[in-house]
Amino acid sequence: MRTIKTCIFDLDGVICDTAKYHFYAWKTLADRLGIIFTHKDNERLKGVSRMESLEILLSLSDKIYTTGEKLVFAEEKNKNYVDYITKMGKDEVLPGVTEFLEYCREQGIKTALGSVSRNAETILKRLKLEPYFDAVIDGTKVVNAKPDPEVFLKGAAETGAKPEECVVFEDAFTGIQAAKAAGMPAVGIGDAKVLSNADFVIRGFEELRGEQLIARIRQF
Ligand code: B16
Ligand code: MG
Repeated sequence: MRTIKTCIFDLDGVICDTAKYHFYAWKTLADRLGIIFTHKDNERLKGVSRMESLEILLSLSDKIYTTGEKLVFAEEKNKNYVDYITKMGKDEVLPGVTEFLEYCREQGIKTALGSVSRNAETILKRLKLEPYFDAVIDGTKVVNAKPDPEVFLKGAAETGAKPEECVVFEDAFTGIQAAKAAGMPAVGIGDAKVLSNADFVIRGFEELRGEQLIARIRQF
């Protein structure tokens, strides 16, 4: 039976649906640059850092841009994204998330945020979820984006758990790769076909009660 000391949560796509705001903000930039950018293209940006996301977007164009221009584009996209997230409210926490965080608290299971977003603190504040986390590891604290395990290993260290005593909740294939590289089991949130590398996949936290979810994780 597995011991679970810490639950580590990705932010975008697990706690809230900020992927849509990332899409709107990237799409505005893409339109201005004359690049065709679809929802399918946006899937490739999930869990990827801001500059890596920009590189993926620009690879859809034949034009070559300087480093200076790229920094301006990233800044422009982020300003647009921040306009969306500063309007977010508690109602945007995905179903079942707050209940599961409360369940972890009751059971003495530590909780950590493991996101590569540099806007994670702003989002947690808007969602009023800051008090639910023992540790917040975000893009301002890590050098390497997922699939590197750094963000999750820091979450384990800050909550005093060994990697094998943690479980990661992730909505991105690259995020699950990061969890595996950290030596942690991973629960996929979303589509089982896309998240084929997860230990098991649920559609969302409303699907199971806290004790059912933890009991299932303890078995693998
Ligand atoms: P920012 P996560 C990731 O967050 C997003 O999935 C990804 O799409 C985004 O590019 C990245 O954060 C950086 O975000 O531009 O706000 O620093 O999934 O690790 O919570
Ligand atoms: Mg995510």
